[in-house]
Amino acid sequence: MTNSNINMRTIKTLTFSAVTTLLLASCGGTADILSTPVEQIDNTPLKVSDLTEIEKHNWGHLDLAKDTIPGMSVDKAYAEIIKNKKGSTVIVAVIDSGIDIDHEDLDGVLWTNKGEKPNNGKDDDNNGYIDDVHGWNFLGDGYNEQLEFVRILASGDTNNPDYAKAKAEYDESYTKYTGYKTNYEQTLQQVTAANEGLAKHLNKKDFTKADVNAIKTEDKTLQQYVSIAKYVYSLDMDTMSDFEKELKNGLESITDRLNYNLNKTFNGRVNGDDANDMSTKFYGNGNVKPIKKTESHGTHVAGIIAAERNNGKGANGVANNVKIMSVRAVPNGDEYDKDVALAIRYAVDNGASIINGSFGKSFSPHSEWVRDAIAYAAKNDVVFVHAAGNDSKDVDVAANFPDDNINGKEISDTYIRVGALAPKYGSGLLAGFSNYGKNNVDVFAPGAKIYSTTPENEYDTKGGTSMAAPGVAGVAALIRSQYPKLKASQVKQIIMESGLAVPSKVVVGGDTNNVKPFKDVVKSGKIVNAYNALIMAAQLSK
Ligand SMILES: [Ca+2]
Ligand SMILES: [Ca+2]
Ligand SMILES: [Ca+2]
Ligand SMILES: [Ca+2]
Repeated sequence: MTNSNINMRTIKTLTFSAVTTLLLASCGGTADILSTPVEQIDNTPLKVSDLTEIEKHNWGHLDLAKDTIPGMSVDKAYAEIIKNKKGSTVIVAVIDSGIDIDHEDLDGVLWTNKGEKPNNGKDDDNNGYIDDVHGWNFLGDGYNEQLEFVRILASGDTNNPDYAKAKAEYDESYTKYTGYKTNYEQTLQQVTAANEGLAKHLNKKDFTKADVNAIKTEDKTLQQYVSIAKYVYSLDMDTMSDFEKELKNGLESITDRLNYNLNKTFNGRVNGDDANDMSTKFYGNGNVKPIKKTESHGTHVAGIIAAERNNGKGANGVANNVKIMSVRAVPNGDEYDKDVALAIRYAVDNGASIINGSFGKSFSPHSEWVRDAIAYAAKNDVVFVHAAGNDSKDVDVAANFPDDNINGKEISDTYIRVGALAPKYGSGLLAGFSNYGKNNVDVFAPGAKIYSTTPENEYDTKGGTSMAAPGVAGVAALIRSQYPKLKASQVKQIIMESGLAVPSKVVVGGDTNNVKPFKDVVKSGKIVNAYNALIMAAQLSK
């Protein structure tokens, strides 16, 4: 699965039993939901105000000291270190759902395979892949897929050591998503009614929080609408319509989950390849674009790394001298180990020096194929950045694939696993959805509410460890552009050691009862900092 949290966030933050109780029980009862633990733990909360509109579009690039926002000091790095120096060009492979290569803010930063003539049906550069001009698409026309534990069940192989675990996971997920579906449908209905009712009462569609707060009424229905709206604003939503949109997206995702991801008889593999046979390597096609506009994940990730900077359009990527290679291997559902392993090898063999992997899953039947590919990347001086996942879990306990170790013994010194930060420094620094792990998460970086490119020249805000990993891939690219002599393992070392140490305790996994010192949930104990990284890179490359 891609590790964007755009749909799942609704589920996590809403704790739907609470919401539906609130909504169904009409007014009142918001005290529990509105109370926040922040004041109880923070000694010195630096930033208590909300992000401004400008900050919302680039908070990941801001500076903790200057802006009191836990960004990566990218702006400061450009202003004080990089200035107009572009450095060497770095190829960054994005193994994801495909990229809109015609996007106005990405079309200038694409990798092009110079040895390959487009659309002639020939493998001009003899790398085995026909017409791979901007990358490769291992999925072919594939889009929806089962989850890996559903595949294990569907195989009917009860001797599979993972079978019982897969069955338990399936039963739990199926019940959960069936429940979500009902809750989302009911909540959407009520939020829509409240939105329409308030718009009618206020006689405007774009009413604000202040408009709602000013309403004084004895009308029971209207009181209920006001209560619903206040709840929605408490979720950090700007408007009721935004929330309605989020619920609709969430409902679509839940329906897909039930119809495809959790459907034991669904077969999404339409590329003609046997995912359990590693002897065939050349399948799929050269179309690296998303199949549907809604398949926006890879485009968003690519923009975080490399969206054209300061061109007066959309977003700014972290790095300024990158060529993005699109390797489409991540469907809406669980990616196949074989596709991932071959995608990594394709990236390495075709010149990438950094790979971003914003995907992951909890079962991996051929994890050794992927681990071998990760070791191959390390051996060939390639950095592999992996998103830690959005299950609010400790990945030292609950496995998340692809990983870089067998029983704690690492097979790569260039693999960096990244957790996601929220925009506010203090106890709420960790995004509630983010996985964590003292041994298996290396660093944290901005991941919640990140603004970037989406297909067809559009832009959107998405959250997830999926958004944190490409920020770090961007920092790695900056380091390799400016200091090309550094090895991939040194780039990892720099990113790990040069970040800002967080001395305070944080809420972990979004659970306010689970508060731990930051250093106990991440290997480096640090949040990534581009400015410091470049200073350390300069020292190390001497
Ligand atoms: Ca080729
Ligand atoms: Ca060709
Ligand atoms: Ca731009
Ligand atoms: Ca590791």
